[in-house]
Amino acid sequence: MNATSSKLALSTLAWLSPVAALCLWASPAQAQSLITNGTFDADYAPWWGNASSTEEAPADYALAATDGQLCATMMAGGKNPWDVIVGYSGLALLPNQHYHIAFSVSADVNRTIKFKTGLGEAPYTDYFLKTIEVTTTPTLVDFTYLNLRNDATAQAQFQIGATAGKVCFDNIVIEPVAAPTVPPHVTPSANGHPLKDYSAIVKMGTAVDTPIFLSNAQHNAIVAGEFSMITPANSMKMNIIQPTQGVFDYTDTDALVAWAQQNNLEFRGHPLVWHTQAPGWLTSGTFTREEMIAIMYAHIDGLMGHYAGKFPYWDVVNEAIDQKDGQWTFRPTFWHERIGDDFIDLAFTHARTADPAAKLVYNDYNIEQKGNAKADRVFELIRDMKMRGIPIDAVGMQAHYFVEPNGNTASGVPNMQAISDNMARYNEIGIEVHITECDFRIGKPLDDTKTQLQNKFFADLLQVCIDAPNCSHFTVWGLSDVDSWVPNTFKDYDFAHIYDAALMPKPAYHALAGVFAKYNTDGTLIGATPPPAPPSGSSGGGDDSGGCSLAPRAMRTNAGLLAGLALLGLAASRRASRRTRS
Ligand code: 9MR
Repeated sequence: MNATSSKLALSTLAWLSPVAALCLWASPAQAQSLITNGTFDADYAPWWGNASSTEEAPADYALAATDGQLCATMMAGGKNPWDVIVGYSGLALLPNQHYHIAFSVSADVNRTIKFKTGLGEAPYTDYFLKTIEVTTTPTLVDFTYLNLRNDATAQAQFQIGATAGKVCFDNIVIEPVAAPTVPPHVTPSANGHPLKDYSAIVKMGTAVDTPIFLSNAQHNAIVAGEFSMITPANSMKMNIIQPTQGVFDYTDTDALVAWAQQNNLEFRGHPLVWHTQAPGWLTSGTFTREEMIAIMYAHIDGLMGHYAGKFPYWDVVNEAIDQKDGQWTFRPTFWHERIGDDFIDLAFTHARTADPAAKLVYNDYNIEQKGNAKADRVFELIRDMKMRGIPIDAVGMQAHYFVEPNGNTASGVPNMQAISDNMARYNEIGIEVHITECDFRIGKPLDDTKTQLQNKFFADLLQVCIDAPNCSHFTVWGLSDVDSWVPNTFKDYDFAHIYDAALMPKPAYHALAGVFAKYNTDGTLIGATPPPAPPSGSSGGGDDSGGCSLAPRAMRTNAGLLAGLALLGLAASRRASRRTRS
């Protein structure tokens, strides 16, 4: 299917989710519906409603079967969507089973609602949560998701609160179905090579969030078809993976890891020690320094032990440096405040013992450009750790950049030379560089100039990484605009990713593919004169990098440098003396 015809197909089926439009599943007739009254011709039982009303945010509702629909009229909607719910109890959900969910929904004014399964027996969990934009015209919501948990008494819930008004549902279907299948991924790159074919040069990765992983087979096919590694966008955050002290819930990450292994995708552990998305028991607890160290070690041991030997990289400490009184120093988080300046040293040292084979990464944003005060501070931190023998292998440069709504690029578009210089100084101290969370958000409205800036950003940064001997990984923070973190965080920005909201490749994808297209998949430049064979007797073995720096992969250097090295007769001996790295 070419781009135009698939776009047409999608717009014709716009009322279906892309997965529903493209997937095949077992005929609903073969499946047993879990909903016994989804039509509302006479009554709405066994559906029920509930309101959580507070003095500050009252919530009140009435349910009725009206014109064959289940309608909730809210006199007051409370503060959050979950303050008024319409629910169905007693779903017997099976683990590792796909469920087909379908319903139509409309409202008297446009609003956002959520649908979820979960909330059965302990643990109290939203198993699967989907956000839905509702308008005055009935919309058919139709998707499948992979249920991971065993629960004989789960609920289905529509969370409809936060605003007064009327919301109506009809034709609700929840039924087990066979796993959806999608046509095999065909890379859209012009030369037929997906991004992952160039892993000898730089490994391409993407973040994967649980909701899209469980419900969008087309997304998963693209990720497996184009990338060589993944990072969980949220499932390993501490509030999800250790919701109660000492109780680890690996369910979501285990499913992602199993799928990654089936598809030959490397996995990055992210993150071990971070101040955001931390569980309430930790943030509100009153723990001594010794107790906090024990909690940190137990978390590291739990996660690295559970996945020992499976993850080549771990983001051990995330985003620990911030500005305070004009100085770049330790961010005043509960980790730092309760343990002290040595919490980073302790975390890395302990992580090395928990999984000695894993490479340990410090990960942060705004640290890409040499000369930037935060980047310089983080470099000092890591150099100091190296000098003191603290085990650290790599720095993760997140690389979240942007163009402002008015087109201003002064603060959002980085200086590529400064990034190159920064990678070079890390190389000198023997630290690998990974681009870990790359995206380029666009201040609304989207236009061609901003799109060009985005394309150039992705292409230039990839080239900088390719040219740096110590830059081995380039991860984008999410595949597409359909489930982006950006609009939730920056309301005036969107369109940050390399696939669009219909899961079609954007020019930014082709910009990345175009950079790789200059190379053969073994890393040699296309059209470059092969370097002369090494003189007999010089079998290599010596490291000519002059210190602890990581030696360059000679064949991926830029054309000018390669020609220069060949002229000097150095390329071959450099290649022969290259250190083998993952
Ligand atoms: O992509 C993540 C988003 O879904 C979460 O809401 C957010 C909460 O902090 O975290 C996002 O991922 C962050 C990553 O883990 C660390 N660096 C910044 C990323 C974007 O906020």
